Parts: sequence; C-alpha cells; structure tokens
Amino acid sequence: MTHIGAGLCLTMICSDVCELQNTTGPCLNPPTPTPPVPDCPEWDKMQNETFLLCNCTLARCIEDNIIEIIPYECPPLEEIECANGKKPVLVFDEDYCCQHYVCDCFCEGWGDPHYITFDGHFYSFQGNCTYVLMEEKTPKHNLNIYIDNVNCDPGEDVSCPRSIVVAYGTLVVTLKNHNVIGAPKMEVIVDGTPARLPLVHGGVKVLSSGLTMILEIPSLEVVVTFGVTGFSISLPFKHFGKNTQGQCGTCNNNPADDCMLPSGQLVESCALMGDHWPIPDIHRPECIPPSGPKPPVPEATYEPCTPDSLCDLLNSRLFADCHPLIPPDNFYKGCVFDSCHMSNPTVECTSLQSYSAACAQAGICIYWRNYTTKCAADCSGDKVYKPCGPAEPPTCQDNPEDSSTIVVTEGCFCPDGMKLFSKETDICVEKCGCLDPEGVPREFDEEFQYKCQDCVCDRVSGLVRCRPSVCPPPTVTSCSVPGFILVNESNPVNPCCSSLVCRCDSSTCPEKDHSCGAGFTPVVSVPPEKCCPEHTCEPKKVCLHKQVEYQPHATVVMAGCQNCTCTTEEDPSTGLYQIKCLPILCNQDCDPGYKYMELSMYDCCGKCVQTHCIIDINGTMHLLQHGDTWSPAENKCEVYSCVRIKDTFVSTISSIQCPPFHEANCQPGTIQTAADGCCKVCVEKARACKVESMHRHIFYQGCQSAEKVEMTYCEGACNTFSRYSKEMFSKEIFSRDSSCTCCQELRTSNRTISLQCLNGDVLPYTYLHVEDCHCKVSDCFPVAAGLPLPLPPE
Ligand SMILES: *[C@@H]1O[C@H](CO)[C@@H](O)[C@H](O)[C@H]1NC(C)=O
Ligand SMILES: *[C@@H]1O[C@H](CO)[C@@H](O)[C@H](O)[C@H]1NC(C)=O
Ligand SMILES: *[C@@H]1O[C@H](CO)[C@@H](O)[C@H](O)[C@H]1NC(C)=O
Ligand SMILES: *[C@@H]1O[C@H](CO)[C@@H](O)[C@H](O)[C@H]1NC(C)=O
Ligand SMILES: *[C@@H]1O[C@H](CO)[C@@H](O)[C@H](O)[C@H]1NC(C)=O
Ligand SMILES: *[C@@H]1O[C@H](CO)[C@@H](O)[C@H](O)[C@H]1NC(C)=O
Ligand SMILES: *[C@@H]1O[C@H](CO)[C@@H](O)[C@H](O)[C@H]1NC(C)=O
Ligand SMILES: CC(=O)N[C@H]1CO[C@H](CO)[C@@H](O)[C@@H]1O
Ligand SMILES: CC(=O)N[C@H]1CO[C@H](CO)[C@@H](O)[C@@H]1O
Ligand SMILES: [Ca+2]
Repeated sequence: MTHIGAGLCLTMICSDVCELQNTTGPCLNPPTPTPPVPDCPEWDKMQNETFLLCNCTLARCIEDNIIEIIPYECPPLEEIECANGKKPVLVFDEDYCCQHYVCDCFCEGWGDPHYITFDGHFYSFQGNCTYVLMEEKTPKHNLNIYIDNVNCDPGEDVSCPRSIVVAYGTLVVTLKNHNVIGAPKMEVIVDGTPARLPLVHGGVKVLSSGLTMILEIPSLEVVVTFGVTGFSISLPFKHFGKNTQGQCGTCNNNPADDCMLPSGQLVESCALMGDHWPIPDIHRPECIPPSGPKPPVPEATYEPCTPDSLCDLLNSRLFADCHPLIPPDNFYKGCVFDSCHMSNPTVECTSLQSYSAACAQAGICIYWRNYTTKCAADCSGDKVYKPCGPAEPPTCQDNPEDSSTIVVTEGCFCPDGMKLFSKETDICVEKCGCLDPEGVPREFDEEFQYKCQDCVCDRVSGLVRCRPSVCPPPTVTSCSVPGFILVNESNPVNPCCSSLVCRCDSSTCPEKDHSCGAGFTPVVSVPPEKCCPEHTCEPKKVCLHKQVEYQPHATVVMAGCQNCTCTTEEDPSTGLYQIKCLPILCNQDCDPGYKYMELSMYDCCGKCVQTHCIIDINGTMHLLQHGDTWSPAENKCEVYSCVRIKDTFVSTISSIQCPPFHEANCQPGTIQTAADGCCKVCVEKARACKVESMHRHIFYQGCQSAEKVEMTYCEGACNTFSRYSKEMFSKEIFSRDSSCTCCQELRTSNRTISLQCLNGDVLPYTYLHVEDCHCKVSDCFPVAAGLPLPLPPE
C-alpha cells in the first residue's frame, strides 16, 4: 500500500490469476508513527521473512531488497473419505497453487421428512413451521435456504416439505408444491410473484424437469432441487465449507457437529435441534424456538410394523451399481418409517426417488419406477420418463456458446433423437425449424398450407412466411357422360381452392322407357362410373308362347293337336321356361250305342255320337236302331221302338191289349199264342153256353169301384134256351131283371174288391165270379147282362 496523496492509497496485489492489480482507495490504516524499517523495503518485508511471489513462488527477504526465490512445495495429496458418501473433490488452496481433497456439501430431505445433513447424518424431524435449512455463519455469498413444512397426513403427526425458499442476495425464490400428497403441482414464486419456467434472473436459473424443479446459481455452483416430496441442496465446499449452520448442519465432513443449536451448543439429537431453527412467522405464532431445554424425545415409540416390500428395492440388485457409491441405509430407514407411519403409500416413493436422484448425481442411472406400481411416472405429450437427464434439456434455440448446466435429474424428456423446440414449449422435434401459427413444429424449408396460405419455414429468419395460395385453373369444363353436371366444389387435395368436377345428378338423366317384352322383367341399375340408370330384361319364371305368359304347370294352347304344358326347365338361350308338347291321344272308346266319329277338322279328337236307342232292362242293354221295334223275350206284350229325332234317339214303349180270352170257351188243343207272341187265341167252342164277361164299374150303397171290374156270366144256347145265372139276379146289381136262360154256372168263386165311398170310407164288396158254365135244366130267368148300366155320377 502506497500513499499517493489526498488520503488515497495505491495497493498492488497479486490477483487470483496471478496478475498484478492496482487499486486505489482511502488509506484505511494511517501509517504508524514508528514503522519498523523493513530490510527489503521494496517488498515491505523484514529479514528472513518469506512471502509468496507470483506464480506460486516463495521468496525470502535477505537484506537490502535482495530476495531469495524458494521453490513452492505442495504438501502430499491426502486421500480423504466423505462422511456423506460423496466422492471427494480436488480444490485449490487459497493461493491457487496446491490442491487438496474436500467433500462438497450435499443435504437432502424427503418423505415426512427425513434429512441427511451435509455431512451425511440421517434424522427424521416433524415440524409445521418454516425452518432454516442452511445459512452462512459468516455472510459471504448471501445465500440462505429455508424449508416450509406442513402437516401432510391427517391421520398421523407427520409433516412434509411444502416449499423451499432460496434467498440469494436480495432475491427470494420460493419453490412450492401445492399438492403435497399425490401428483405434484409445482410453482415458482420470485419475490412474491409466480414465475414462468425456465427462469433466469439475478444470477439464478430455475428449470423444471416435470417432476422436479431445479434452482441453479451458476456462479456459486449451487444446485437446489425440490421434487415431489423431497429436496436437495448441493453446495461446493470451496464456497461454503465450514461456513454453514441450520438443519443441514455444518458442512465440514464431520457429522458429529451437525446437531448444533443456533447458540453453538451441540445436542445429542438432531430431531431436537430441528426445533431450534424456526423462522418467526406472524401467521404461525407457535413457530418460536423452544424456551427451555426440551426433554429428549424417546425415539421408536411407534409400534413395530412390517415395511412395504417397496423399501427392499433400495437394497436390491436394481440399485446395486449405486450401492458402492452411496449407501442406501438412510434411504431405507426413511422408507421404512414412511411405510409404517404414512397412510399415503406414495410417500414411500420419495425415499427411492431421493436415492435414485443421489445415484444420478453420482453418475448412476437407474430405471426404477417401472419396477413399482405406486411410483409410476406419467409424462405428458411426447415426453418420456428418464431417471437421468439434463436438467436443462437441449433445445433448438440453444446458443452453442451458452454454458448449460450439467445437473442431471429424473424427469420427462424428449425421446432419444429429439430435442425441445424451445425452452418455453413442451414440443419435441427431430429437426429444428419454425413453429407455425398453430404451434406445430415445421422443419426448415418445409412448405405447408395454413389457412389457405402457402407457407414456408424460412431457414434464415427461423420464421414462417406465408402468401395466399394460388389456385390452379379448373381442368374440367364440361361433362360428357349423361347425367353428370358441372359442380363447383372445394378441392379435396387443396381445400382452399375450388374446382369444377363432374357430379352425378340423376334428375338430369334423359327419360327412358325401362319396359321389357312379354316374359321379361326389367332390372334397372346404375352401372359403375355412370350416372343414369340402365336396364336389362331378365326372363321371368314363365313360359312364353305367342306373347302370352304361362305359369309353370299351366297348359299352353297350341295348334296341331299337341298337348303342351309349361315346364320349370329353363331354355338356355332365353332363360324362359320351356314348353313341352306331347301328341294328344284321343279316347276312341265309346259307350254302347255310341260310335267314335271325327266330325270337325278343327278338333283334334272326334266324339262319341249316338247311333242307337239304348234300352236298359234290369241292367241288360239292348240297342235298337232307328225304326226298329223289339220286345223282351219274357214279355212279348211290351214293344219297344226307336225313333231318331234330329241327333237324339228316343225309345218308346207300348203294351199290346189282348182281347178277352177264356180258356174255357176254347176247343181243347186249340189254344196258341198269336203271331205277335203276346195274346192267346183259340178256336172257340161252337156257340153254346159259355162264360162271357163284361167290364163295369160297381156301385153299391153310394160307393163305387175305382176301376171297371170284369164280371163273368154264362151265356149260350142250351137245347132250349139260354139263361143267365140265377145268382146274378138275386142281387140288385143290375137295374133290370135278367132274362131267363138255362145256361148256368158250373163253378163260381167269391171275389172281393174295395169300393171307394164319398165320405172317404172303403167298403169291402164281395161278388160272385163265374168260372165255368154249363147247360142245366132249371127255371130260367130273363137275361139282363150286356145291357148298358147307369153310369156313376161324375
Ligand atoms: C501500478 O502502479 C505502479 C506504481 O504507480 C506502476 O508503475 C505500474 O505500472 C502500475 N501497474 C498497473 C497494471 O497499473
Ligand atoms: C510463471 O510461470 C510460468 C510457467 O510456469 C512462466 O511462463 C511465467 O513466466 C512465470 N511468471 C513469473 C512472473 O515468474
Ligand atoms: C403440526 O400441525 C398439526 C395440526 O395442524 C398438529 O396436530 C401437530 O401437532 C403439529 N406438529 C408439530 C410438530 O408441531
Ligand atoms: C424399465 O424400463 C427400462 C428402460 O426402459 C427397461 O430397460 C426395463 O426392462 C424396464 N423394467 C421393467 C420391469 O419393465
Ligand atoms: C366456385 O366457387 C367459388 C366460391 O364459392 C368461387 O370463388 C369460384 O369462382 C367458383 N368457381 C367457378 C369456376 O365458378
Ligand atoms: C296332357 O298331358 C298331361 C301330362 O302329360 C296330362 O295330364 C293331360 O291329361 C294331357 N291333356 C290332354 C288333353 O291330353
Ligand atoms: C226285373 O226285375 C224285377 C225284380 O227283380 C222283376 O220283378 C221283373 O219281372 C223283371 N223284369 C224283367 C223284364 O226281367
Ligand atoms: C534478524 C534475523 O533473525 N536474522 C537472521 C537471518 O538468518 C541468518 C542465517 O540463518 C542469521 O544469521 C540472522 O541472524
Ligand atoms: C165258393 C164259395 O165260397 N161260395 C160262398 C160264397 O158266399 C156265399 C154267401 O156268403 C156262400 O154261401 C157260398 O158258399
Ligand atoms: Ca459437520
């Protein structure tokens, strides 16, 4: 330090990079009244005093500004082991000349919550306040980190981290999870205002991997993460070593001094210590440090419980690669605790998640979520889950000169071979380009249509340039096929343009007769590629003859004495059913008395025509020709005769009335049948006494015979006279006396007939019938027979 007047001093120092730098400033230490005179005033060093020259070179003042250069020897590198299980890192000492190993500070907390201090001390702590996780003992970088815990399980006295508050300089960034249980609902609040991610502000960078928020202070190599229910704080020893206090303890690779109260007092239990680091909160007046020394809380007051098998995964082969680097014991303890004390099973996932994150930091990536059912990760959109990915994933907008974080985190990432279109969008693309107005990524030089504009992604500007689409002139101007008409339609290939196309409108088809001839039915259809219906005539299932349809099995009328029927066999040439014909067989058998005759040239068959009269006597036929007569042999008195009147034959029957015949009057041996075979004739005896007969009605007592009655009497000459039978005159049959005769009855018989009376009565009447007569000598009476008798009243 050199006085350069006006109270200003010039100080020459060797900078970090070993360059001489001059600074001016007020002279803080006024020169002492009696300064010892240095032996090497040029260097302001006394004799034998060694000092660091530039470039890690030592010098010693000999005398009179003569200095001796001493080679700088670094102490041998001492291997150390980090109490927090991390790999030791090499750092330069203050002079940037020698390196030595230190352990970076890594504090984390998860679950309900479990802490691992910077130096790897595990403890569980329940508290509902905001607590100091880490603050600088001696403020150097103005970084303080707080945790806000809330009760997260209504059924249990446990709490979960809800937010991590990072105060850096004048900036306060809150990483908050609104949904302590279940799917995360993350928010970043910067100085009281919600912020959009990714965020770069005041030397702080905040990113989100989808599952975890990552806060980075690149200049200090600070990384703070806050995930579903866990947090982690990574501080480089070189900036923060030995200078931290709070719930994360003092980062000095000595776990023994981690449970330290703000007063500097060490306590046995870190859980006890935790209560002493609250931040005063007007909304939570209970959040004050405990006044008296709290009695140590006896641990493990919980009932024994069987932890979920999920916790065993931590010790399993799945994490084997990580076990040598980070012991899983603390995470297993936390998992067991959560499994036994949290009713929400997903809290157990935080132990695995925290262990996996620690492994990822150590370079070991483990896909563990798909080995569980409770802890499955859901990624939205195109993104896929990866246990380790860059906290700041590559995007199309990355400037190659920008340094990006090397923090790895689990989360949702673009699939391999793709990257984010930009930090702000969640769109993964294979090739970089532009985003069109609808947010669809387009490659450079890609041409596309948007709202009837032809657009292209411009490589130079990275913007989409559009101009209105130009429509091609219509290619069709007229339609030739009948039924088609020109229609103005939007182009299916390019909906922005309309085009004229031929479309079928059957109402414009010409009128057409679709009828078919007899036997055929029209089948109307529109052939493919055509518009107007056309028809074909399909044969019906009928026979056709002279344009007349016949149903199958029907008789078809045809000339030529053919018996024709409609079959069900198809005619291969027409498709109609065939007509089959057989010659008609005429039945020439006629009944007796009839004769088969072909009468007309138009009829195929003749007819049976009557030729005889047919006389049926008790079933026996007898035929008679016109004009013939015939009598049956057993009754010659009946004569049948046949007359033809026009075409009909009429038979008549007549009976022969024989004259009265009395065998007694015949000369014996002369009786014979007449030539007609009917009546008997004989040579009568000579005129003598013989039986005669007459036919008369009989009247008696007002009654009358129905028919004439044959009455016989004796008549003829005896030697002297004839006489009528006395008997006949004894009764009043005749109205007149008979004459006297002697021809008398020889034999008689009584015959009885019935007389009809006017009152309806029937009166039997017996009379004498003379059978034979002979001449008898006796008194004779006058004969009255043969005289007309009075007729009965009509
Ligand atoms: C520093 O100050 C000294 C003395 O005034 C001067 O000689 C030297 O050039 C200065 N160096 C620089 C880098 O300014
Ligand atoms: C410092 O060391 C480097 C190489 O070790 C050398 O090139 C340089 O000249 C040195 N500077 C001084 C001031 O000795
Ligand atoms: C946390 O808050 C709940 C209720 O909100 C209370 O029951 C519990 O005792 C509190 N825990 C602590 C450690 O203060
Ligand atoms: C989990 O996912 C990884 C990576 O996709 C795969 O290699 C592994 O086989 C999966 N395991 C199960 C159990 O699905
Ligand atoms: C088809 O219709 C569109 C809009 O309806 C019109 O702009 C275009 O001129 C029409 N094209 C023809 C050939 O009529
Ligand atoms: C015609 O033929 C059918 C069958 O062959 C027969 O049943 C029918 O009686 C015949 N008709 C005539 C008039 O011959
Ligand atoms: C016909 O039959 C009846 C009774 O069988 C008989 O009385 C009659 O004499 C018969 N006639 C002829 C002509 O045979
Ligand atoms: C002032 C002082 O201590 N000087 C000593 C420096 O070192 C030499 C050699 O070792 C001594 O002789 C001086 O007395
Ligand atoms: C032959 C015969 O029977 N004759 C009788 C007819 O009737 C009379 C009167 O009743 C009788 O006296 C006859 O004997
Ligand atoms: Ca410590």
